Amino acid sequence: MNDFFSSVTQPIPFEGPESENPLAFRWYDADRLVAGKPMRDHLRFAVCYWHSFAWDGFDIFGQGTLDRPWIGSGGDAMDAAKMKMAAAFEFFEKLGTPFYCFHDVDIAPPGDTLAETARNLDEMATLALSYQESTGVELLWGTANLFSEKKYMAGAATNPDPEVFAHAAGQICHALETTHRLGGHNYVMWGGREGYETLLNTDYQQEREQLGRMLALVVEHKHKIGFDGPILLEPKPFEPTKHQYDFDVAACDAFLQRYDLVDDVKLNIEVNHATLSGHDFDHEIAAAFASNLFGSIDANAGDDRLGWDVDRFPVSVEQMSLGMYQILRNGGFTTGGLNFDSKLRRQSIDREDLFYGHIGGMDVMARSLLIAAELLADGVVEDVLKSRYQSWTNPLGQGILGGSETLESLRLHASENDYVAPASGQQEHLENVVRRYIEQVR
Ligand code: XUL
Ligand code: CO
Repeated sequence: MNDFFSSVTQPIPFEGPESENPLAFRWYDADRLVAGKPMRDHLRFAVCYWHSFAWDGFDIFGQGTLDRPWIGSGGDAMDAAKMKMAAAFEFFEKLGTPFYCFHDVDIAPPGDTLAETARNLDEMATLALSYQESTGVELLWGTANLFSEKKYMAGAATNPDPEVFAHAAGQICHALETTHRLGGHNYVMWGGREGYETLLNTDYQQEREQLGRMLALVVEHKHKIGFDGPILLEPKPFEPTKHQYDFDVAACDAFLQRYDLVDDVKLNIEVNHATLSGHDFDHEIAAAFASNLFGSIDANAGDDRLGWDVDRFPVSVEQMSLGMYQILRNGGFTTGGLNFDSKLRRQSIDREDLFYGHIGGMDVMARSLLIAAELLADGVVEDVLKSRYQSWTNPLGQGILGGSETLESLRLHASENDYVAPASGQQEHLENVVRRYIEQVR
């Protein structure tokens, strides 16, 4: 159990902001109470299996660089999967994250037949269950990989061939049941190749119907097996396809309403997917809460100059503080959490690098939580916001929102009442306040 990361001999400790120990937290103090709740329960950190344990650093220009002895060793695939799982749980335990996430193929190798693939997943899930019990680490969410295999090149649910749809449905069925068996808190559906390259070979309306149908089947099965957690769509505007259907929160919102799925399906918002869709991270969170669709977060960020999905560990306290502020002011996580769908740069080849990436990401999020919590408790932003909309509580505002006013009655009102000059929006002042909190909060 303690073999792969043997240079880290103890759980990563909290040492405080002055610490210079690279293997200690400076801000993440799991038991520290923030607004009456331990940091651990606010942040609900998860490590992702795929980038950290199922990826060896390959990119489109070159081979793997990372030392992952269970990948491509040429030996027995199940032995490799077991070695990978031992390393993964050793890491989760030493890092001290309460949750992890996986795709079916991350934890179990495909077999020669569907039946063998299913048996492999069941066997690995049994092992995962015993690790969960012995370490206390829980499954934040499970998912099915419906984008890597050749058969999914034209999509899974949105494939022109219903046979592929059937394969995808079968794979989801088993991944959902496995997630349920492992006590998973959510089930995620990122639409990997649910999109298109050109309308010359794509029937948009047909594919949308298929996607709606698949999601309805998943919801039906979730109820049948008694899985309590939400299904989470993960919006992303493009990559790998040129146009992904689940473009952003607003697109998913419209889609879920069209197919009457808002009660069972919520969203997993990824920081850099928000950026790629042309939105700020906090915008996507606010949009999700406004439609009661907020579920969970993939906390990996992008790079200012790169227009693709670089999956870096989060580094911007300002960006994350604004995001955490939206999460806190709307009541925080319920079933969701902060998953690091983050990967190391491919030159970060020391085993400790995996700790450095996660420790840094967790500290950025913990510090952002502290800043957001104090901003909220002091009311410095909220008071300005409240007073800005105050007059909507007056009879005129209530009449407009309540539906008792008409265009004609409002014309009459406007002709009888002078326009009142608005108060300042105070954007610069508010940005200064946020900056002051970033500098001062301890
Ligand atoms: C891809 C992505 C996925 C999902 C899970 O950009 O974010 O890893 O989080 O399938
Ligand atoms: Co993600």
